[in-house]
Amino acid sequence: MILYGTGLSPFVRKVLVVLAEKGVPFEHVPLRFHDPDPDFQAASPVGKIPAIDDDGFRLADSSAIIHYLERGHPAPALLPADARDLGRAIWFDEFGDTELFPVLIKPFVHRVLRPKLMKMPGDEAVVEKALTRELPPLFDHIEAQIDGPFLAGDRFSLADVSVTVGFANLAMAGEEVDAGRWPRLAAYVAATLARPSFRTALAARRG
Ligand SMILES: N[C@@H](CCC(=O)N[C@@H](CS)C(=O)NCC(=O)O)C(=O)O
Repeated sequence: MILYGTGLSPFVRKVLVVLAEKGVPFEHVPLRFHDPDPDFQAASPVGKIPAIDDDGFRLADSSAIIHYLERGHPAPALLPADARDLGRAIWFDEFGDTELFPVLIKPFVHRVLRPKLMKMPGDEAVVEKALTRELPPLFDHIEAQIDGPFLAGDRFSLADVSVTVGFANLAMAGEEVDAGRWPRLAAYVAATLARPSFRTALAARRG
């Protein structure tokens, strides 16, 4: 299987973590989004990363890819069997992708991606607004949901993958969760990022 997308992307990291958890071998092509590579373009109709090519089966979107991997490589299960835990896992996948990611990524975009990789100016005002106004209510929500090591049920699941991946980019931008204000979230993120699968994913090629 080929996985397209730089290891800097939280969405690519979701798939990298799942591949590591399940021990699935793959070839990593760490290109950036909208790369003109025709094989990547064929796998990703809108040019976003990640995308895969599994022996001619092409698929884009981190969640679609993870559901595909879950059926082909069921152990360890990353989608809970219990109905309520499954519902929570799918909610947190959606929450991570569409609510948390767009804000959590702003410090990385304006302190790392734009100034260091794209040679464009970053905007510290955008970072400040994200850190002081936009992220706190999202962190409050997660803090209130944490009552153990995992977000959905009593095992590591897609919920933990999707909520945690972006915190690695926050760290790359020199920021971390304020443990005084969100103690459960800070401990949860640190423990999840320390999992072997996250360490493997964070060592993946970035370009
Ligand atoms: N829903 C997609 C989102 C993927 C996504 O937005 N990836 C970013 C990189 S982190 C991208 O390719 N952005 C390019 C764009 O938005 O045009 C997924 O879960 O894979």
